Amino acid sequence: MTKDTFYVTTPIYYPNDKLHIGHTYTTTAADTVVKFKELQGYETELITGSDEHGQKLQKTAEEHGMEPLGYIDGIVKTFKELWSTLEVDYTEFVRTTSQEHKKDVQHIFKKIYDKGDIYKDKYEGYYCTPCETYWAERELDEEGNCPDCNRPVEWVEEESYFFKMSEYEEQLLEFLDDNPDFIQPAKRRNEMINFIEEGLEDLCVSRTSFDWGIPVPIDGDHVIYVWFDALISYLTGIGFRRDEDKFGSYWPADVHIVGKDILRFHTIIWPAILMAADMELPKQVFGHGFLTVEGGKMSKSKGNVVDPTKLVNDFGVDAVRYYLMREVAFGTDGSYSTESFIRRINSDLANDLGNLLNRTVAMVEQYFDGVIPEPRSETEYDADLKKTSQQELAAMADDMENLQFSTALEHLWTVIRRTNKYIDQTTPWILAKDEDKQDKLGTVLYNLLEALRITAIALKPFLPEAPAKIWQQIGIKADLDQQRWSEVEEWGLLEAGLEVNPGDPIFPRIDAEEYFAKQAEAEDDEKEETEEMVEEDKITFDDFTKLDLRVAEVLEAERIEGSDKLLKLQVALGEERRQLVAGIAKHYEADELIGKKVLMVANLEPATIFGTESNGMVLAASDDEGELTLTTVDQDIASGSQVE
Ligand code: ME8
Repeated sequence: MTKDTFYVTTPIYYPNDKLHIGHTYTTTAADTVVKFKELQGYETELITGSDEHGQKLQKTAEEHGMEPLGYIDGIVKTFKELWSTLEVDYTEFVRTTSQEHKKDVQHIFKKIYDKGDIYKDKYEGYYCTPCETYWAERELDEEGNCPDCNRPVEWVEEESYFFKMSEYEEQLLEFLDDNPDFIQPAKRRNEMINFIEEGLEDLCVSRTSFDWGIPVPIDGDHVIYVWFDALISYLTGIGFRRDEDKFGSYWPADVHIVGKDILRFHTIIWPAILMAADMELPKQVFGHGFLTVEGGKMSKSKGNVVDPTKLVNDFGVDAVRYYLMREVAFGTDGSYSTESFIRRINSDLANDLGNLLNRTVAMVEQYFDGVIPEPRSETEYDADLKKTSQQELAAMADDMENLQFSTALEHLWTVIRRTNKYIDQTTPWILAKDEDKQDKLGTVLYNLLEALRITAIALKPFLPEAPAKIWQQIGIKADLDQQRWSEVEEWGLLEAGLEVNPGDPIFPRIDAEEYFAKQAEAEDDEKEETEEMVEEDKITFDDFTKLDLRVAEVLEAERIEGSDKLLKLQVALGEERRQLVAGIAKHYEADELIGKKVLMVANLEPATIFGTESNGMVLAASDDEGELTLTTVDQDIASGSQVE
């Protein structure tokens, strides 16, 4: 018998910086779908990872004076910490530098090459390094920049291998025609179809101007284009070529969840690669919208990057995940603001849900000594509560099928609000005063708890913490993790006779004014601290004497291959010879350095920079404009002389 499985992927992220709330959006959505499918009884896989090759990463690592892998390891650690903070339960984290992945990529490359769909030629055209994308001149924006990120592109001329993507044009159009739901949301489908109809060019799938990538299996001078490499992580993550059973039960993927900016890679390039490799295509690709901050793109230079870890620290993981899935319709762009965040959490989580739980449990405690009563005698409002609940939850499941998280939650909140209204309609505090109405009162409280039982289960895919707290306060003994969607669909499963456990409010109201005042205060404190640190940033004479500063004479200098910034120098310190790496290639030609006497720190710990050992550091002065000049001596003096 085949298992009911569901396989979801998130993009694998570039480890060149910390992840912001926009990245968190994709992964939270993917984790929510997977948890919902688990609730429905599916066996699931969720993969994420890091996209570790390419020119951009090589450059970034170099700018940090580090080897690519050493640099990437540090960032990957922060990715994993973030997913754990957000309680994202991925089943596999694929690193594209892993041996398995490299072999998978080479295998697919070779397979397509052997078939005759990869050939060698010369690439002449534009390349956007930040986006790792090739562009034709006609595709550039008005200023001649990258049409996606609007940053300058580079003119590239290099020998490359090409994938015959143009030959898959018809097959792709046919596939899209036969699978109208493949690209979601539907409005993006036409964009992709138009793109193909304009004519596909063959895709450059190897690079020679740098070496940080997976070697082309048939030609060691080339590394594989980073997107060809990255997409294959979706296969590596489920045991491609290593675990046939697993791979067989999860491939083709049920859905690749990606941002709209990388839809073309997933709905044109990826299907064409799979077609060429004679493999099945994924069932769906969903391109969600972008999160902006107050309407503008998040960027370091604007200083408006929203840090998801800070948000979780300030407001809790439930609040962050709820906001992300509720505030913006999945598929459209949305704007983040802390004001809207606080408003949403206060109204939905603190007021509607938190208060419902508090009031209900307190009434059971007050009127029935904390014991859940039997529902004995109906009130006129019960049927409507049940009906609303069942209808709305069915609609919620339909929305989840289409990844419409926001409206799915809206349906659940219709149940929660209907339940609050049920309290106002049945007025338990009045029933409580009448001896003859105790059965009715019991029914009302039972139904309130029942609505909360159902809510706790339905919320599990969205909120990692609150459902267990609700469960605990209602006093249900059964394991929440064992509950399935069928237990949401059925009304009346709550066991009477159990004891409730009143507890603290699960979502205390956030005082926006107080929050912003505290933030401002913290910012002021931080500023003061930095100012103090700057003042205290003086060193003692002893500290200074620890530095071994010397005059060094440059004997040899050469560029380090693959780097446009670094020079390898051989210097003399008197009799002693040293090798150093200096980041000055943009300011000095190697030849003009020979014979120069420069100042250097001679007792710096040795380091390997770009594969080259460096024993010391030359000193240079640089200004805000990026100009740089080496520090030399005013008059000739023997190399090796101490600088005091
Ligand atoms: O593209 N709002 O990686 P990446 C919403 N390595 N989503 C956003 C966003 C925002 N403000 N900013 C970024 C890559 N994203 C490739 C993927 S997959 C085989 C290779 C989303 O780190 C973006 O749309 O640049 C993308 O889906 C994801 O973050 C990763 O971006």
